[in-house]
Amino acid sequence: MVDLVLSNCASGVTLTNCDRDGVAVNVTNTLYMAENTNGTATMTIQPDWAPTNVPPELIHWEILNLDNSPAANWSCQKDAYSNGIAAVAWTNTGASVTRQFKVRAWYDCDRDNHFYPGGLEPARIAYVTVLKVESIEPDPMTYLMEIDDGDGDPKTRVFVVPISSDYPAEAVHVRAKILPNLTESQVPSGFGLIGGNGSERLSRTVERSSESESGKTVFTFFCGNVDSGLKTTVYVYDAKIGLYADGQIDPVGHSWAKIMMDYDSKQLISPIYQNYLTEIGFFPTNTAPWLGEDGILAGTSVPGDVRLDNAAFGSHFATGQKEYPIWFIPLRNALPQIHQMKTNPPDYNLFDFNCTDFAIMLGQLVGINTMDPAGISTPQAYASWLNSN
Ligand SMILES: [Ca+2]
Ligand SMILES: [Ca+2]
Repeated sequence: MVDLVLSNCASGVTLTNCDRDGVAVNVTNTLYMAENTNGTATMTIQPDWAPTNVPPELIHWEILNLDNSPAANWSCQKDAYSNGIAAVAWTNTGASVTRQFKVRAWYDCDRDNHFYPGGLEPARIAYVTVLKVESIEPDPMTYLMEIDDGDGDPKTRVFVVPISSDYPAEAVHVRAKILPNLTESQVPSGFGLIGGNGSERLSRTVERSSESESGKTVFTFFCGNVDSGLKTTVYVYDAKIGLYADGQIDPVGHSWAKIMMDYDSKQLISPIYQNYLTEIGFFPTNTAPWLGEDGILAGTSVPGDVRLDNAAFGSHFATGQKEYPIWFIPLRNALPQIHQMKTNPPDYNLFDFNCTDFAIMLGQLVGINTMDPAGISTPQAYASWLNSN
């Protein structure tokens, strides 16, 4: 191929082409790339010249500002080309703007000494638009909120929203806001959101209609193979409190609670407080006397004991129960208080603050009001209340 072209030049066949006023290049596409990345984007340039089979080693490219000065903050390089098609790589260290560049090309007609530019003007204009991803965030909706993810990085964000018992449940709509403000169809191929349901580049959804749809979904935005650096995580949480009472009289009744959360959302809770996402019950300490003047049955306050997991209910089983969905923020605020009561328990008083009062209070801590705790609260009354409300 090389020899063929050289012989053509030598024979003068291509001299007319070489001599013509400018070698045009066709730059057909606006090139997009991510903001402030060190990555590259490629642009394919088709030289519009004859002969068509100019060998690659004879082709030269030049990228300039419109005033012919070198393009500051940008660099380009010939990456690969053959048969007159060049891929130009651009490296962006600039801001989020649309830049115009001149792309011009020429080729050597004679390898021996005579550098014959096939025209330096006019050059075609290439548009390079730096695409900035401003945010990835869900549309506002009831009970959806952003929480501090604690990493000090504004590019990473966390939102929480509960599962919904509505039918149909409103899905979470997550959108990417970008500059320039392109429409869905204008966003170049290979650019767009990753994560969630759907194939649109600027918006995705997360379903939340059932317990099985609880969990986390991570959204990122890629500009070609460049990660925009933004990461938004949506947790659809399934948080509940179960309130239980064993209303049997013999030998003695008991009331307790259970706080539940799906596995992914649980990871948003400090490990020390995750211990309280379980059954929680309240008892007098084992050494407290039941009988006598100083005994529990006489209404004396004795040291209390908060017990977790199976110890929260022991051999009791619920004759009355009810589960309630709870919201993230009240739950997160309640857990340190529960931890405080576990490590420094309140006194137990059969008449004023017994296991049933404690279970009622746990509900209140996470925003659930059940039976009125005034007066002597019994497991029997609570079991009945939970079954009938
Ligand atoms: Ca963050
Ligand atoms: Ca009470």
